[in-house]
Amino acid sequence: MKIQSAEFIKGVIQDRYQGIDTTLPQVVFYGRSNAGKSSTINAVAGRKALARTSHTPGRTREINFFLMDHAWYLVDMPGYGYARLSHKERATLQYLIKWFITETHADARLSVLIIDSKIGLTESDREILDLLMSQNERVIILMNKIDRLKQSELAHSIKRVAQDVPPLVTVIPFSAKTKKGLEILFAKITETE
Ligand SMILES: Nc1nc2c(ncn2[C@@H]2O[C@H](COP(=O)(O)OP(=O)(O)O)[C@@H](O)[C@H]2O)c(=O)[nH]1
Ligand SMILES: [Mg+2]
Repeated sequence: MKIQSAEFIKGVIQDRYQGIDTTLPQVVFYGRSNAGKSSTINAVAGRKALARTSHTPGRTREINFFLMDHAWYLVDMPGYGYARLSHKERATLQYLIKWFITETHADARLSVLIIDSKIGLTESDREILDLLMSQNERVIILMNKIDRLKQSELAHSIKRVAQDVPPLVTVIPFSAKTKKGLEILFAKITETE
């Protein structure tokens, strides 16, 4: 799979969902700040900077929609779990994500949750996952940065995450850096289209 065209459509917050064509499939990327969401999106898009990889994470507060190949939306959710957010900013972000998952609709949606394979599922990942499961969403978890793990650590980490998620959730070992797992992700995206 190679993306030919990628066009930024809009940043969405509550009550700004109009203009989104809900008949187009959506592939939605979630992840804690620093899990590698921007790197993963750029690997999918085959571009260096579709999503900004940032040294000041947590700056994007909107849900960014990109139209890919005139056929599907790549949806970049704001990163969460950023330590330096104020209580109020954190609540606003939580509310936005919850609104998107529970109140917006698309005919087809694949949710991709990116986690750091060294860290595993955190409390905030778990909250997102529970919300997604409550809506019967199709979910895959990318265990990113596996290039940093030894084989034995990787096996242990995969086992731990797999035990911790509902059986219908696909867990894919991944590296945005080496592109390991990218073909599997592409296959899942193609199934959604
Ligand atoms: N080793 C390694 N580092 C990665 C990988 N993916 C992302 N990173 C690094 O992790 C940091 C955060 O990545 P970024 O894509 O900005 O994460 P985001 O905050 O979730 O958007 C950056 O320093 C990336 O270079 C990966 O697969 N392997
Ligand atoms: Mg980012």
